[in-house]
Amino acid sequence: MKHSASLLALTLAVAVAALVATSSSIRGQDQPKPPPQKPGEGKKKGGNQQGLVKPTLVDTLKVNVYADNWFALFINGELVAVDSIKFTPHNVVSVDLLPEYPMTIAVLVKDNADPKTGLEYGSSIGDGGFALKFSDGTVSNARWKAKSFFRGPLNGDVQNPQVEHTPIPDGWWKPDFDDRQWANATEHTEERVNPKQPFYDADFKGVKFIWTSDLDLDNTVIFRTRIEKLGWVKRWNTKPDLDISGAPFK
Ligand SMILES: [Ca+2]
Ligand SMILES: [Ca+2]
Repeated sequence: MKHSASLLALTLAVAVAALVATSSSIRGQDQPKPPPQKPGEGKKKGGNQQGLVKPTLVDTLKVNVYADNWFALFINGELVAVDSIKFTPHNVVSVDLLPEYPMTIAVLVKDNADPKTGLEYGSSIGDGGFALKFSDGTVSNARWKAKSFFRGPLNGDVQNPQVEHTPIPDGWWKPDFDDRQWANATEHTEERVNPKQPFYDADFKGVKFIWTSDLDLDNTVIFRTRIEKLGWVKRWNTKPDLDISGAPFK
């Protein structure tokens, strides 16, 4: 019994080996393995049109943003990132961005301040602070423009807090918005802004903390800058067909 069981096992092993050899030789000779498919390719007609060059993650930049306390970031007129945490803690937001140059960066930043008093936690004057870095080395600094649209409490008066709101101009996020009359941003020291651990965990090497000249009383600030990259050529020749400009209403 023992002998015939071994013989059966051996026969089976030889048969399986022969089958495997046959199937791999069929695959190898008659049906060459197709090249690995990239995600999204080959799903339907038109997915692989001749001459189309699509951007990939290799073309993207990583953006790190530190905002005390909240921001909405627009690149070339489009909203690309919003701080997901309104105030505490001093968080960092990191997103991927597909850059195109010349690039207009426009950011709305808000310190944690009550619109009616300019105060936080009832009776305190909070301070702001903003820093941004792209993985290609682009950083926030005093070359950026800055303008405040909400100031208070005026004169730092916490007993009788008064505030001043300036209407935010339409289209401030657009590339063609005229910011020539705006003052340059003021650079503030790291000690003064006093960022927390998330700032040190991310790459912010070379950044300057910016705000207006008044880190305490200016509470809603818009920054704008334009990045030229001479000689930059777009590697891809496709553009998005979808329209997100009407979100969230359509
Ligand atoms: Ca403040
Ligand atoms: Ca603050």
